[in-house]
This record gives sequence, C-alpha cells and structure tokens, in this order.
Amino acid sequence: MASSKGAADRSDAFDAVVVGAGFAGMYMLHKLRELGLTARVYEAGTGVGGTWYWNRYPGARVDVESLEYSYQFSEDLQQQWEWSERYATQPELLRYANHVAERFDLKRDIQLNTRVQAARFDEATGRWHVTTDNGNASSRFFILASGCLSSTNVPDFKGLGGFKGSWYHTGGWPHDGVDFTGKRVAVIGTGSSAIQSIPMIARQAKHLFVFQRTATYSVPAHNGPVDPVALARVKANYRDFRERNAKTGYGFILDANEASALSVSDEERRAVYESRWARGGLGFYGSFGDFLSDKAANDTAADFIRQKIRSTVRDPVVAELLCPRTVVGCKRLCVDTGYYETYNRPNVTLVDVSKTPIDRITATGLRVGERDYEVDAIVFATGFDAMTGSVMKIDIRGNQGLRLADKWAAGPKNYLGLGVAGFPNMFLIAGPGSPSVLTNMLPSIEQHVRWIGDCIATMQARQAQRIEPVEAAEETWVSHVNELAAASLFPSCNSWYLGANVPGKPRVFMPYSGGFATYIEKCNEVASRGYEGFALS
Ligand code: N01
Repeated sequence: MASSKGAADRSDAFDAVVVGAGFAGMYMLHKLRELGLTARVYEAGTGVGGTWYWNRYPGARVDVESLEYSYQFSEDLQQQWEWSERYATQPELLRYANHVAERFDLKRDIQLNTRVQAARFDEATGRWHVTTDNGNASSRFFILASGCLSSTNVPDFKGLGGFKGSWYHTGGWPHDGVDFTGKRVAVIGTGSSAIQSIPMIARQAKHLFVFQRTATYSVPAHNGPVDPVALARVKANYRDFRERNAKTGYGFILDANEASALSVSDEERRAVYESRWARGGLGFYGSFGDFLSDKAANDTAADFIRQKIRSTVRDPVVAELLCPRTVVGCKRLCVDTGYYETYNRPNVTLVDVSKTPIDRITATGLRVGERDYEVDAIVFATGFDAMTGSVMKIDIRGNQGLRLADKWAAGPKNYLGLGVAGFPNMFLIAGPGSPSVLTNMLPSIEQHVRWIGDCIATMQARQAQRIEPVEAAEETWVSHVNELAAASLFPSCNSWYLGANVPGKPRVFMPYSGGFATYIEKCNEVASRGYEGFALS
C-alpha cells in the first residue's frame, strides 16, 4: 500500500529519496530495491504516471510508437503487455504505469499527494535532509526524477483573475474531463499539446478560437491498431529490437537515411519526404542526414511541409498563417491527427497574435489589439518551464549551503546530465545535459537508472560514501553540450529547449544533442574508467 498522508508525519531514514513517481521514479525505485536499498518516493499527484497522470487533455497520446515507448527492463512485462494502438492514448499509458506499479509492488514505497519542498546535504553526516509538505526524511542518496515537462507555464496575462468563464492548462487537466459542448472556447498556443487537443475540442465546441503566436510544423500520425505482423516480429526478439534502438541518435528506430538532402534530385528528395509522410510519425526526422545541421537541407523539408499545409487548408489566408517560417525540428516536431484539416471547419477561427499579442484577458474573453473575442472557456496550451522548472521549485542546498538555484542562475550546469559538482550523492534522471527530451524518453530514463544503479553498486563494493562530479569535468561537459548545440540548427528559434518560452529564464540550450548512442558510449566509458570525472570518497 502507498503510504497515506498521516503515516508520513514522522522523520524517516532511507538509503534513497526519489522525487517523482513517473516512469523514471518508478523504475528507480525498482532498481534501488534490486540493490537491497531502502527508498521512499515522493509524488505530488494522487497517483503514479507523471506526465501521463497530469496531461489528460483531449487527444493526449504519445508521439513515439508504443512498442518503443515502453519499459524494457522486464522481458515478461514487455512480452505480456498488449498495446492497442500504434500511438497509445493517455488513458492507456496511465493504465500501463499503474500496471507496472502493481506488478512490481511499487506503491508501498511511494508516498502520494506529497510535494518535496527542500533538500539539504549535511556534510558532517553525509546525509540529505528532505522536507516535504507532508513529513520529512533523511537519506544517503537524493534522486531527482521530477520530469522535464512538469512545471506548467501560464503566461502572466493581465485580467485572468477577473475572467468569469473557466480556464484550464493542458498539463493540469481536470480528472473528470471537460465538456465543451455548446461553448465558445479559446486555445492559446499551437505546440504539441494544442495540436493534439484542437481537433478534439473543435468537434465539441460551438466555436473554437485558436490564438497562434508561432506556427508549428506537424506530420500526420496515421495512427491505428498495432500492426499484428510488426508486433509478432518485435516480440519474437524484443531484445534485438531494443539493442538496435539504443544504437540510434533518437532512441527509436527511424531508418535514418544518412544522405544529404542536397545530394539528390528534386524528384528523389520529394519521393523520400512523401514516403516518410505516408508512413507518419517522427520517422520524418530520418529523411536525410543533414536535416538538423544544414539550413539549406532543412529548407527543403520546410518547403515540403508548407506545400502539404497549403494543399490541406482551403482558405489560402489561413493556410499561409499556418505555414511556419522557422527551421523544421528546432522545436520538437509535432505529430497530429487531423490538425491542419480542423481549420476547414466553419466553427474554427485562427487568430494571429504574432504581431499584435494578446493584450489582456477580460471578464468575458480575450482582447487582441482593438478586438474582443468572447469565450466561455480558455485552454492554456502554453507549455512548461521545461527541464529545470520542477528542480528549481525545490530549495536544494549542497556543500557549504550552496543553493542549486544560485549555481544554475545562468543556466543548468552538471556533468553528463547525471550529477552536479557541490551536491554529493545527488543524481538527476533525464534532465538537462542529457539527451532526454530529444529522444524516446523511456530508453533514456532506463539508461540513466541503470547507470545510477551501477554507480551505487560500485560505491557499495568499494565502501565509498560519497560521489560528486569534479568541477573541471563539469565545466568541460557543459562546454561540450553548448558546442554541440551551437553547431546545430537547434538554437535558431525560440523554443523551450532554450528556455525562451519563460520570460527571464536564461537562454541556454539545455539537452545534449550529440545523439543517444554517442551519449551511452560516453556514460559507459566514464563508468569503465572508474567514474572518471567524479570524485569518490
Ligand atoms: O508546449 P510548447 P506544449 N501568447 O511550449 C504558445 C511534449 N509533448 O505543451 O511558440 C501566445 O511546445 C507558444 O508560442 P511560441 C513535447 O516534447 C508531447 O505544446 O512560444 N502564445 C506555443 O505555441 C512538446 O514539445 C506530446 O511563440 C503563447 C505554445 O504556447 C512539449 O511537451 C504532447 C504564449 C506552447 O507550446 C511541450 O509541448 C504534448 C503567449 N504569451 C506535449 N506563451 C506528445 O505528443 C506560450 N505560447 C507525446
């Protein structure tokens, strides 16, 4: 049984405290138990599942195929679990998370409904003291599995407090759902969450107004039931499938074409894009080898998608507004079902707020310039304080009281994305400095958990008490992450990868963009050299 609120009103000592019971926190707990360690997982929600617990907006589903976006640590689990669709819906993913929690008896060490507020390292005892809104704990290891996209971003619009209708954020959707039937609805934002929810909301609402600041590239999902032939092939040798996936740049198999987009004729290039478009999904990233490194190559993909938008959306003015002008992939490519088609509906209006921003929320709607839009409900599909938001909300203090918030004031600094100098025995899972959000998150999470588990096992074998990165290794890693980003097209637009969506946030490209396979090699090399770049004592 998960601990109830009351049961936690005491100070507890554990080998490890883990923040978050999403896919990362759940597997970390399982791994710690395998090592014979005691652990407590704190989770702010009333259930497990992380992202899939919070993001219940209409149309929410994964954008990586379910057969790949799933745990691989248990052969029985991956053989026995049956995904119903190529891209699982949020309810199915949440069922999966709960199934894993039950199957591995995780809930008895997960304390729900509890938010971690502070964590302080005591140099004298070598222990972390963790404060929550529901009891305190101490532990040798402090592990942040708090998620990259869990701290919601509601822009500070004037007048929101006086709005008489209802408002929602996609990342904190009511558990009972929302019925928009007969309502006039505003959706603010056109990122992945908006692109998935807009077609669903448009079907219910009397009228839908979409407020777009930046147009987004999206490829069709072509979702459907899992292909039984592909399923049988994967399950016959799931291990091989996972090994191939770990050798890719993105952590999922996309049959990457290494050729340059500029090395082939116009007809050949178009045929490649058409076949990727027909297959659907993020495999579009694998069209050409220089997709994200050469602007001229990227322009050919951008032109292709713009043509698709123009041939789908009947009103040419609306189609032009929907055509993005940025680099394809400098924001995460979206995967949709009927997104562009939705703008052909008579009850949908696209409002361009790129030049004239939303001025304020009024009692009855939104004001843009001189014009008022009257609505009954507002959906903020405005994203997250990504990658650092959920970590920075915790007051974390390391050696000599050093605050993580101060250390990261100019952007996150860590070594391999796994540890932070000055914060002994603290680990991050799939956060900044690692491939995380640029990859299939599940294999990235599992790779981190395995690495942390091996590291702790090595410490036990050597009777080492503390581990933390050496400053010089951390500096070198941060520079490497920055250099890789600077050599790519990623920094060319205002993305949440760069922190550009949150006013005042330092502009630093946060994830490691050198590719999943290269990153795994680097982590393994560090471990095989006795945790090179870390100080063990
Ligand atoms: O958030 P976003 P998201 N006025 O930050 C706009 C993952 N995910 O929740 O681009 C007007 O991408 C903002 O405009 P702009 C996935 O990794 C995955 O959609 O800043 N507009 C943008 O259009 C994804 O990348 C799935 O100009 C404002 C939108 O709000 C990540 O989560 C599904 C504004 C925010 O887009 C985040 O996606 C969903 C303002 N003041 C999410 N402020 C899958 O498919 C912001 N915007 C698995």
